[in-house]
Amino acid sequence: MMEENVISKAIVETYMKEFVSNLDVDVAVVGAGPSGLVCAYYLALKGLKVTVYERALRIGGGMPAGGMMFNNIVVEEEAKSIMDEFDVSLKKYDVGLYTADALETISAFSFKTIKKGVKIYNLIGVEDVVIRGQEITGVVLNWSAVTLAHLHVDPLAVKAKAVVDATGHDSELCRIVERKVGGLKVSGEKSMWAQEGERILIENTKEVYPNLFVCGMAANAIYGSPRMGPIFGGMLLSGKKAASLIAEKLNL
Ligand code: 48F
Repeated sequence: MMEENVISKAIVETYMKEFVSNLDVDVAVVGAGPSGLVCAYYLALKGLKVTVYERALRIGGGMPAGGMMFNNIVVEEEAKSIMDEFDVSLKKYDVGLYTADALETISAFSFKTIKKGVKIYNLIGVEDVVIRGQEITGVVLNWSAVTLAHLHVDPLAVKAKAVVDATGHDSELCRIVERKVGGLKVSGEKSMWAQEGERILIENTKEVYPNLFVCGMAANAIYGSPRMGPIFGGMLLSGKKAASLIAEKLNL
């Protein structure tokens, strides 16, 4: 019997059970754009318990729109091995440059990341961090709908050994730390310079506050480095680097 209340119970019960088991994780990644998804995937490969929080309905961040709604993305040779790891088809375009279908890329990233055991929570935003002394020990969550409706609803918190700011151009998490905790300065991203932005992004990918790591465009925004437009190799390499820095810190 396909009773409606049984369907509802199936959804709510399984979601809640998993949600409760994810209130204490190894790594909480904030933002399901390219850098956050790649970071989560490589962390899961190391056997870590990882959750991703994405406030939008759909995941992928800036990917689905490609460049100005032409929904292809460009990836450099240096990041080809990451695209290969996710089985994304690449078309060689020029020396050292490939194109990929943006939607295929998002599908492959999300499919393999979830299959590796990462739970991605869409429609949930991170509005704060949990702090103990000089360390970040978790994230503070709320439903996106609550924030959009400007409702006064107190949030819930998740404990994490490491937190990743993969929130893109606004480096939201780092700005929260700058504003509420101190000890961190966000300069804001600079105008477009693709090659330099891609190069320096890898350098900018680091632990910026005890237990807070930054990857993707958020990393360039902190250090006042250039944006780069719809070229994505740097985002992927940055996500992978953040994962390896975290694994190193957690002694894996
Ligand atoms: O912006 P986004 O794709 O970040 P990224 O991984 O990649 C940047 C590229 O897309 C592109 C680029 C390429 O060169 O410059 O712009 O650095 O994805 C960030 C995701 O984080 C979500 C947001 O909705 C987006 O999907 N996000 C932002 N703030 C929060 C958040 C928050 N406070 N809580 C949850 N999700």
